Amino acid sequence: MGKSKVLVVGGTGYLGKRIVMASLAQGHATYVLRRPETGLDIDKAQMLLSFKQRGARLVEGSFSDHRSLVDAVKQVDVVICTMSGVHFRSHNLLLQLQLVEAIKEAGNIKRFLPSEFGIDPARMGDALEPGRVTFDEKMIVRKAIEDAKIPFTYVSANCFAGYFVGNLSQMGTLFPPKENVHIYGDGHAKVVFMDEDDVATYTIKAIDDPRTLNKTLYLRPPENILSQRELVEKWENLAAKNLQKISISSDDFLASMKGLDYAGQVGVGHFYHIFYEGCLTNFEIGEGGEEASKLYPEVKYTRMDEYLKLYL
Ligand code: NDP
Ligand code: GO6
Repeated sequence: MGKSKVLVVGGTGYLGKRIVMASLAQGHATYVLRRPETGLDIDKAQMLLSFKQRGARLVEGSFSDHRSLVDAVKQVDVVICTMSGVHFRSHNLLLQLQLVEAIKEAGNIKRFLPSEFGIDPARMGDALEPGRVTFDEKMIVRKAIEDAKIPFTYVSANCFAGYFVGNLSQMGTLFPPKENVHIYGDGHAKVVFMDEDDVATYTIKAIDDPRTLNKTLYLRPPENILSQRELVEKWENLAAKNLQKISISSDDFLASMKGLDYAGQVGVGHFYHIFYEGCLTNFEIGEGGEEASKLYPEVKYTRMDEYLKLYL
């Protein structure tokens, strides 16, 4: 069996561009959906052209033209959707359902990976408002996929390092704090941190793998399972300095939702489940799941002390 042809929907986004690059690097014929222009987005245009230069094929298609989506999907074997999560919320649900409809009609897709890449939504039935919208919508997309009998892999990618590591998991910033660091509760809940390029590498590894068919792929490489305190300690060792730790009670943390914009409120809910409840690691991966670093031991995933060096 040859390598599958891959279509990336959302290919110019934060994760999508890494998925495109990983697909090319692993030798897949790679197609990237090019949506109609809505203005002079020169960075998006240049990125699409750089993909083309590296061998990707740009496929024109629009969510307002069902036929164009079906035609795009018909050219490939695998579809990976990396459409935005919280930034344009219920819109994302409708668009992903349209994509599922197109895949169903095309009838040729051997694997579909919807835009998940975070906390496993199937475990978040009791999540807090308003953050739970993320999980509820991902579950609606799952149901549509499974009802249509489309072969799938769900990727639970845990915490992207760009949002959770460089800032020592401080909300509202992307670089490390200089003096004080807020510690969530006792700071001992185990979290999983992932370099985004590794998320993409594991994702592409999974698409032709029968072991991940109709399963959830959890990215949980052992050396990247760390508590917030362990993460902070790695930074303190690298930077050769100590930060003052300020512990935040769960009540105070939840109260901080007031006054934040919608995305901030969603974020507080997510951080709460991750850092106070330990939702990324408080379960064993059972039937219906596989762990990526076990399936693909050849991948040399980035450790977080290595990752943090960039911030020195
Ligand atoms: P981005 O916000 O970077 O957006 C990705 C793509 O969404 C864009 O490039 C664009 O596609 C598409 N898009 C945006 N608006 C529209 C629209 N109105 N109509 C059609 N397409 C649109 O997404 P991320 O890479 O941040 O998120 C991808 C996935 O990863 C999400 O499911 C998110 O929940 C998850 N995530 C997980 C994180 C973690 O820590 N685990 C962190 C961040 C995200 P195009 O390229 O075609 O223009
Ligand atoms: C990332 C964020 C960082 C929010 C997930 C607010 C879905 C997931 C780990 O878009 O809301 O400061 O699982 O002030 O399943 C955002 C979201 C993180 C980034 C979480 C995410 C993670 C989405 C912030 C902030 C750094």
